[in-house]
Amino acid sequence: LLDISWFTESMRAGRPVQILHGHKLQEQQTCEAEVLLFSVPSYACQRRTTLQNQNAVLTDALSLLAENAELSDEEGRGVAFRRAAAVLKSLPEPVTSMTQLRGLPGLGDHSLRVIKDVLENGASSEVESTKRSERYKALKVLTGIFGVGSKTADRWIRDGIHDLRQLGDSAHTLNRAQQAGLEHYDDLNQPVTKAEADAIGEIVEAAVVSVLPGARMTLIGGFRRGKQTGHDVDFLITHPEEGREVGLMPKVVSRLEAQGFLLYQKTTRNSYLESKDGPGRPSSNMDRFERCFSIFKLTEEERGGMKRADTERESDAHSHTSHQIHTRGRGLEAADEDEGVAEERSKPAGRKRWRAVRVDLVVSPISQFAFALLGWTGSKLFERELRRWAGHEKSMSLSSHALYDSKQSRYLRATSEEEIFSHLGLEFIPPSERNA
Ligand code: DCT
Ligand code: MG
Repeated sequence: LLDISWFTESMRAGRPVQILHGHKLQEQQTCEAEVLLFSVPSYACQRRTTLQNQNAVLTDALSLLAENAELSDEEGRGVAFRRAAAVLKSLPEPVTSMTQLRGLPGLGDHSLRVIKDVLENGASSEVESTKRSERYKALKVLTGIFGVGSKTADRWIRDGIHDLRQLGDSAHTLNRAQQAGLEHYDDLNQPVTKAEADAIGEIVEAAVVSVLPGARMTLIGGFRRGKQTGHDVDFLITHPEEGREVGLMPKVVSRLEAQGFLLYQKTTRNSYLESKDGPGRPSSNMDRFERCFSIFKLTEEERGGMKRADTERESDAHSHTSHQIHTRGRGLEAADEDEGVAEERSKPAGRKRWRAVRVDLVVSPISQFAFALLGWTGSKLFERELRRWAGHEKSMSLSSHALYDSKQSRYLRATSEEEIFSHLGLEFIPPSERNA
């Protein structure tokens, strides 16, 4: 590779570039090992990103800084770190030298400094000091409560609240979501397994079909991308006849509630009307479907085939990670009392026979289904990049409801994800390769 600017320019323009594996760069004559150079297009939605991340040490470091920025309401900085991490996730081999990063998109000075630190010293000093900082630790613990975002956590921290005990001792009133979040804190901070997601899927699907025969339900979010664990379970529900889905959510929720499956739920109405406000208008593309945020009660009987995950959790019970963060020097029982679960644990049986799981339900009319499916499969960065590509490269506006072509001043219809990629002039990327 002789001309790095030609290489960079070619990548930006999306032209194919032949990469010479193991080619030795002239300025690296003293370097003993030969370097492998990577070719990466600049938008994550142009890349195939599987779960086989070859650069986890580097991406973990960048993701932690992204998280810290997001928790501090510095969205721009958060996105920059997420983009940098996503580029490294898409590489087929581990990065071993800074030279290999030349010409790669999305790597700003700050991210490069972090990567250099990790490559040279085995860890990033900025990441290590962030992890140790009281503010980061407090933000993590407090936003670990369902219903608590970075703004609320920040307000509490300024009032001197850094952990759950201090929160409990304070005069702060919690809303209904936060009360439920606190009550099920440990469960909700425990990853959900694929087996648990499938077990919940069966229950929810049965409820959906019983209140509306012919309705269909699809697993979305991280599990659709092939992840084995997640922080919640996301489902998309529709009916093949347009309009039949109207009013479905309250019926599904009532049914699940009557069956005793819901520990908490909050339903929001669909407010999307294409004619009134086009897809370019919504301040957020996430909040216009009929949607239900819930905490699901998954009992052992329903969990059936999940004994293994259960055993692992039990053997893990004494390490109790979420408690360790905020109960230094206190006994487990004392900590449990904070969350009101001591009673459950002190029963003769020894442990509770169910766990709480965050479950999100979304209902979409069939005409918007492909857009909803694409928009809710993620990853978050992949979605963000799809929208950026649509806007910047195609003068189109993509949401989870529709695709609007500004040049033609019309909506582009689609009944499959493949069609949407094709409208956008992108090669189809299957869900398992959207893990940017
Ligand atoms: N989503 C998005 N933008 C957001 C939030 C969500 O595009 N700000 C989309 C992409 C993923 C999907 O919604 C579900 O969201 P999460 O459950 O938060 O993401 P996930 O990928 O399923 O992650 P996890 O496996 O941890 O649940
Ligand atoms: Mg999810």
